[in-house]
Amino acid sequence: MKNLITLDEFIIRRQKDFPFATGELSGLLRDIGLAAKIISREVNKAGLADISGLAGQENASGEDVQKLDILADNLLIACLKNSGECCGIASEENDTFVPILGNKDAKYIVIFDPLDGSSNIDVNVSIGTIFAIYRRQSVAGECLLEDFLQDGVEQVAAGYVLYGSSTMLVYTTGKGVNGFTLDPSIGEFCLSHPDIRLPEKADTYSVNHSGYKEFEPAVQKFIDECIDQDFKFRYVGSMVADVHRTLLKGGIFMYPGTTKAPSGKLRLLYECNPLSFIIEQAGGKASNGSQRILELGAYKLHQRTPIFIGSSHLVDRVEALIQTRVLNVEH
Ligand code: FBP
Repeated sequence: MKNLITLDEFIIRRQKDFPFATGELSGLLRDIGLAAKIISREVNKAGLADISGLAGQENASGEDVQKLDILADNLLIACLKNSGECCGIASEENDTFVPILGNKDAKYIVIFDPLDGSSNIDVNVSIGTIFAIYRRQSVAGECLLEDFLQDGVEQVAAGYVLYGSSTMLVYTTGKGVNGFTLDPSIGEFCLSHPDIRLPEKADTYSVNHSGYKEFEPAVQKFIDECIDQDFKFRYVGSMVADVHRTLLKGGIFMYPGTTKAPSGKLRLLYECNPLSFIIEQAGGKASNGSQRILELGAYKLHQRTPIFIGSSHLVDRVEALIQTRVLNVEH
């Protein structure tokens, strides 16, 4: 039998990588693992329980909220409250940040998308949870907005959970990327994908093609080049699933701006920053077309950004085309 290393065991072992570690971050990662197991159980039986369908409310991004979005949001908040290591959270389903008063002197804040890919929930297509952990900026006491509006480079850990044919948790603390598969029979995430690196080969592109006419010419040219080079086209419509495939198989995932929505659709703090940290740690790149995603200033909780993420040479190519356009316009 393969040498089983559980997530909890792995977290403890890796704590040694950080000489001044106090175990708080490890505790937080373990509690996110617990929430992921419970959400996985609920997602897997959603069709049988009255937890699928709309919740009859909109979130801060003006999107219809699914009942499972709320359930996952509440489960994550409950587990993070228990941990005692988190002084506040921000999530896609909460207009503003939520201080955890019982842990007001805790060192960390967590930002998350409780269930990414909502449009796929009811049709049983892969969905996910995305999370980012930061050290607070404020000294102690109740956390403040400034604790959440930090640049992506300040993330101390980030990851996602993919609820697909199996449930996987993939995370980084800035020392590489590791993937764990949930074995429901023992209720444990077990190390299945150690030290993930994007493969050199990259022949897949992923974008919502129905937006093609609205994309800027430089992006249209890049997509045309992918087609001319016989790249495979793949698009699940759940960012976690599309980025997970890109991480394991190489290629590029894009959610460009359009004439109607120049900032695109995806949210910087709880979608783009955490997944960009993962992809960069695995040897890839993430850009908004001209700037590194992780260096984009955060100025509001639910701000959006265009994103081009995946194999470095493909991200470099789309940046170069956009840059050429910029130069042509200037002259
Ligand atoms: P939420 O479901 O968390 O709101 O996420 C947005 C999202 O579903 C991404 O997962 C996905 O990449 C994108 O929107 C799909 O958008 P579209 O339907 O426009 O292609």
